[in-house]
Amino acid sequence: MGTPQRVLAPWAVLLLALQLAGASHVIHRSLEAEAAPPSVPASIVNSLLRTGYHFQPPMNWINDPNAPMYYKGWYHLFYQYNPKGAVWGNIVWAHSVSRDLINWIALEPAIYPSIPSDQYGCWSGSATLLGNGTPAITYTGISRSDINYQVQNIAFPKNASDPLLREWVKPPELNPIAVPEAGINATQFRDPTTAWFAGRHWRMLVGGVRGTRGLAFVYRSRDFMKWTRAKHPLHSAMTGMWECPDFFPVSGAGAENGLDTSEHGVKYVLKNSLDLTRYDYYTVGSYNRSNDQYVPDDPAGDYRRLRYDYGNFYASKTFYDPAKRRRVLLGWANESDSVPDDKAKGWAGIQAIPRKIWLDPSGKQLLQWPVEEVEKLRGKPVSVGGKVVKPGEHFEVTGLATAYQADVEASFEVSSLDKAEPFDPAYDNDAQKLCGIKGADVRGGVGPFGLWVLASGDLQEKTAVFFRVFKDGYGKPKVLMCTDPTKSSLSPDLYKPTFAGFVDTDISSGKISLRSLIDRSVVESFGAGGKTCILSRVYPSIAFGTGAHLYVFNNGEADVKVSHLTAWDMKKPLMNGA
Ligand SMILES: *[C@@H]1O[C@H](CO)[C@@H](O)[C@H](O)[C@H]1NC(C)=O
Ligand SMILES: *[C@@H]1O[C@H](CO)[C@@H](O)[C@H](O)[C@H]1NC(C)=O
Ligand SMILES: *[C@@H]1O[C@H](CO)[C@@H](O)[C@H](O)[C@H]1NC(C)=O
Ligand SMILES: *[C@H]1O[C@@H](CO)[C@H](O)[C@@H](O)[C@@H]1NC(C)=O
Repeated sequence: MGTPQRVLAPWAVLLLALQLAGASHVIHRSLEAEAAPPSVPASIVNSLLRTGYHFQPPMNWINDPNAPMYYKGWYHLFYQYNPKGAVWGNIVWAHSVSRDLINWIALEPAIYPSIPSDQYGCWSGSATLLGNGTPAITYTGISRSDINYQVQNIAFPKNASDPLLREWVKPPELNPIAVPEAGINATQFRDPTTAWFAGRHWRMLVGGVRGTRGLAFVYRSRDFMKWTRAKHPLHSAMTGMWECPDFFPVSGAGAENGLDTSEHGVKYVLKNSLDLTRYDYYTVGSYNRSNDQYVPDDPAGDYRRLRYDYGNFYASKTFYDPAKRRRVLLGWANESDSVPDDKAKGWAGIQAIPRKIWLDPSGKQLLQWPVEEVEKLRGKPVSVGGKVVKPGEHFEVTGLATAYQADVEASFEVSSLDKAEPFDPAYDNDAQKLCGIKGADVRGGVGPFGLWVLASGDLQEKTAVFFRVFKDGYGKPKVLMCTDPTKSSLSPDLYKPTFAGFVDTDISSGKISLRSLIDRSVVESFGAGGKTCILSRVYPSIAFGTGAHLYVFNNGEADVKVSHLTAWDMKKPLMNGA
C-alpha cells in the first residue's frame, strides 16, 4: 500500500495555524472568474462542474464517511480515500477537520495499512467517545491478499491532548478485536458502528450476511479492548448483505434534540446500506437492552423501505454533536459520469451536506435538514412572493449572481386537488419507476410543479425537481417527489435515473415546501421540510457557470401559487485546500 500522499497543502498549514490561534471565523475564497459557456456541448471534464461547497478533497477517489465526531472544539471527518487515483483502490482513511461542518481543512491520512490485520486495506468504521472523553476508532481491516478477508481493528489517539487527533496507534496486543469465526463469511463482515454503553457492557454492531439474510452482529465488551460476539444479531432481514449499519436513539416524536449513542431513546433507528441495491434504508423501532434485540415498529418496515435519500446517497453514518445537541448525518454521493471521465477529471465522489436528523412528529420516519451552518455561505437573497403559475407556464427567478451555486427555498400552494390523477397501486413501492413514466415533461393534473435548476436559457438543458399529486382509491392524496435529470445534459455516457420518493405529508391545504442546494454538478433537495430527500449528480454541457438559470414551472392543470421563494447564491467555503 505504501506511504499515503500528503494531502495538506502548505497554505492550509498556515490557515490551520491561524485558526488554532483563535482566528476561527469563516474564510471565504472568492469565486473564480466564471467563463461563459461554449456554444458547442463541452466535455463533462470541466472545472466548472467541480462542486463548490460540497465536501471533497483536492483530487482522487472518495467513498464512505468514517468516524465523524466532535472533539475539543473540532468536527472530525475521516473518509475512504484512494491516495493514488480517481477510482476505488489503495484505501486509506483521509482526515479533515472543521469548526462548522462546512469549512474544512485537510490533515494527513489518519489510518492506513500498517499492521498485519489491516495490511491490505483500511475499510470503514466509526468513532466512540469513551467514558473519560477519549475517542476510540473501530474499523475493518483487510488481512489477506488473495481475498478481501475482513477483521475488525481498534485504534486510539497517540496524543489525546491534540484536538486535531492527527496520529493514531493500533495496539498490537489488541488487534484484531474480532475475526470472522466459523459460520461468518469472511468477505462479508465489516463496518463496525459507534459503540454504546448499556448495563455493564459496551456494544457495537458489525454488518454481515448469512445466506441472503442481511444482519447486524452484536459485539460486547466490558473494557472496550476485548470483544465477544453475542449469540443473536441485533436484527436481520432477507435483503442481502448489510453494509455500514448505524444504530442510534432518538428523543421522541418531533423532538429535535439528538442523543448520545449511549443515552436511552424513546425510539431507536437502525440503518443499513444494502449492497444489492446500493441505497441506505432505515426503520424506526424499539430496542431491548437486556437481550440486545431491535424490533421495527412497522413489521413490514424492513422491506417497505424508508430511505434517507432517494438519490445518490450511500454508506452514511450519523454522530451525536454535543456542541449543538443534535444528531448529524453524513453520506457519500458517487458520480453519475463514466470511469474514463472520472480518470480524466482526476476526482470522484463527494459527501452530501451534513444534515441534522430527528424523529418526525408522526413517529414514523425521520426528518432531515441541512445543518444551519451552511446558511453562512448564503449571499444576497432574491425573493418572489405570491406569484401564480398557470398550467403549462414557467417563470425565471432572475437576479442570482450564481444560479449554478445556490440555495433555494420555496413554498408552493396548489389551488385545488380536484384534478389529481388516479394513483396506480402497482407503483406503491416504486416511486422511481413511476417518475420514469411520469417525468417532468409529462403533463399532469396537480403537478408536475417545482423547479428547473441548472437550466440553460433556451431550456434545452434542465434538471427538474418537482412534486406530482395523485389520488388513491379512497380519494386520499398521494404525493410524489422526483428529480428528473433526463434533460440535464447534452453530453453522452451519463447515468440519469429519475430518482423519486413518496412524501408522507398532509397536502389537504394544498401547501408543500421544497429546498434545493444547487452546486454545479449536485442537486440536493429536501421536500416538505425534509420528509423526503433526493441528491442527484448532473453534468450540464451548456447550463453551467453563468449559463445556468433557475425557473419555477407548472406542467399540471391546476394553478400553483409560489407563496414565497428565496434564493441565495452560495459562497465557496474553505475546502481542504482545493
Ligand atoms: C500533545 O498535544 C498537545 C496539544 O496539541 C501538545 O501541546 C503536546 O506537545 C503534545 N504532546 C506530544 C507528546 O506530542
Ligand atoms: C461469501 O460471500 C461471497 C461474496 O458474496 C460469496 O461469493 C461466497 O460464496 C460466500 N461464501 C460462502 C461460504 O457463503
Ligand atoms: C426484554 O428482554 C428480556 C430478556 O429476554 C425480557 O424478559 C423482557 O420481557 C423484554 N422486554 C420487552 C419490553 O420486550
Ligand atoms: C453510483 O453510480 C451509479 C452509476 O454508475 C451506480 O449505478 C450506483 O450503484 C453507484 N452507487 C453506489 C453507492 O455505488
